[in-house]
Formats: sequence, C-alpha cells, structure tokens
Amino acid sequence: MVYNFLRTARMQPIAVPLWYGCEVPGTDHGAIALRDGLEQRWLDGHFNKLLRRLEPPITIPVEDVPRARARLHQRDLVFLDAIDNANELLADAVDQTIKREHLPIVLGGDHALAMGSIAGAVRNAEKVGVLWIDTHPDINTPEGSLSGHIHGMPLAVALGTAADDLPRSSKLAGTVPMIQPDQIAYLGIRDIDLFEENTIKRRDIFARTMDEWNDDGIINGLEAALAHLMDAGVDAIHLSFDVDVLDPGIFPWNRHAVSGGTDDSRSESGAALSGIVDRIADPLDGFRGVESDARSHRDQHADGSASSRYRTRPTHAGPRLGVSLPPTWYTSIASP
Ligand SMILES: [Mn+2]
Repeated sequence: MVYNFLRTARMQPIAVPLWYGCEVPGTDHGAIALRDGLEQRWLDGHFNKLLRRLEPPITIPVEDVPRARARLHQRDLVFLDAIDNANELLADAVDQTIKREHLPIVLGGDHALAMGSIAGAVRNAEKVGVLWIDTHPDINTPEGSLSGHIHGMPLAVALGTAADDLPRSSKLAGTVPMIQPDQIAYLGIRDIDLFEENTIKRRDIFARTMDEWNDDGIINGLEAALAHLMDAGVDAIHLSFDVDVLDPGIFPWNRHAVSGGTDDSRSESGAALSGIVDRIADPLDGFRGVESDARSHRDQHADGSASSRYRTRPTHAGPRLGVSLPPTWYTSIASP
C-alpha cells in the first residue's frame, strides 16, 4: 500500500537549526529562515493550494555545546553527542509525521541532519531510495574524512560504514545498515574527496557529477537517477537537496544570477529548487485519475474521515520524465 505523498499529503515542515556538523556557526539560522520564509513565500507566490496543505512547523531543539566556538575543527567528534541527540528527536519526528501520512519537509541546518531524516524514513518503508542532490557526496567516515566534520558523514552512517565511530546515529533506524549502496543516487556532486571517490567506485554507487548532469541534460539525469532507484526496487524515495548545488556558476537555472548572492540570485535559486521538485512531481500526474476516483468514492459515501491521500499504485511514465516512480516521498533540505 502506497500513498501519493508528494501531490496530496499535508506537509510537515521540521526545522533543524544545526551547525555542529559543519562547524560553521550561523548555519543554524538557515533552518529558521527557511521555516519562517516558507509560508510567506507561498503567500507571496499565490500557492494557495500548497498553503492549505501546510502544517504548523516543528522545530527540533539543538542543545548548546559549552564553549563551542573555541572547539572548532579539532577532529575529535566533540559535537557528536549534541548531533546524536538532535537526530534522535528528528528521526522520531519524521517517523511520526510519516505515520500520520503527512509529508515531512526537513529544513536545515547542516547535513548531519540527514542521519535522522533518513532513519525516520527507513522505519516506514521496505526499501528507501535516497536521491542526493548536492555538491558533496557526504559519504566520509571519521577515519576517511579530511576535515572531521560530521556533516560529511550521513551517507556513511546510512550505509553502516561509520558504525564503529558513530554508533548511536548508525542505529537510529533500528537496522544497521539503513540502506545498501544501490539505494543511493547522486546528482550534482562536484567537490569529492579521494576517500569518497574510492567509496563510490568500490561500491558501484550511481553518481552523476554536476558536469555530467549538465552534459546529459537536467531531465535526462533525473530520469537516470530515478530509474536506477526504481531498478533497485525501492518503494519510497528520500530526496535530499543541499542548497550548495545551486551555485550560480554551475547551475543552469542560475545562468542569469550574479555571482556573489544578490536578491536576484536568491530568487533564481528558489525557482531552480521549485523547478526540480515540480519536474520530479510531474510523473505523478498519472495519479490524477486515481485521485478523482478516490474523491468521488469519498463523496459517494460521505466519509468525512477520508484523508487527502489516496491509495494508489505506481504509475506509468509521466509527461516529462520517462520513468516510473514510487508515490511515497520524503524530503530534506540542508544548508551546507
Ligand atoms: Mn553539500
């Protein structure tokens, strides 16, 4: 039984004001800005249909680490406990959101939050595919990492390769590993450590660099990544989108942007993000017929308890993406 979360579910923003993973104070503000800006942006953009689906945001508390600013870049995992504590709360929040049949939209904050968001998704599906759109593969282990920063490790945690050093996060889904290498698809990576490159090659992980993605075409690359996940047999997809992939110098939808971050470039970035989500959602247009059936069924039986989600099954190719997709989606957005 599957649900068209992306098209119809109520949406639950979950802000995670985390900066301990990247060890750059201020990254936490990104989560709050995204949280506070979401409703206003949709009001400004006249997305009334989306606004009606928006639940009041949840904010995951992140504890203070004493003297944090004096303890940066020590490679000693000093922030791990605070990150683990936040991710335990996040995994539970994502888990509960999915069990309510709402779509979790996790807003970061740095990418260490993906340990919690993926874990929450994995608790609720047979096999979760992770579509990872990011400049960085984030598959370092504490030993392999050059920086020691935990935000570069969430996919190593998900694959179980960091379980010795990061035991609490590695067990967050209740199963170790959370996913297998064929359940990951990278798009847009361009800043890749040698350790990460070796891991991607050795484990035969699907990856398109930003240059390859551009050369293939954005839609073709999305199709290939999603087809790979579907071939792996996933029944749900966790989309992870790091805003650092939107660098105006490398991102095609940003070609009018001025490098350095003007208001124009920010709105271009927003357009690019919504463009990606819109195009990913397009194949789910195939569900509209099913939705209509469900709606008329609900009307017929005057079933007031009917939710805004409809039981469906995977559909044929959509109008733009030539690949079948599972209708169950979870999303997280990270500031780098
Ligand atoms: Mn990144």
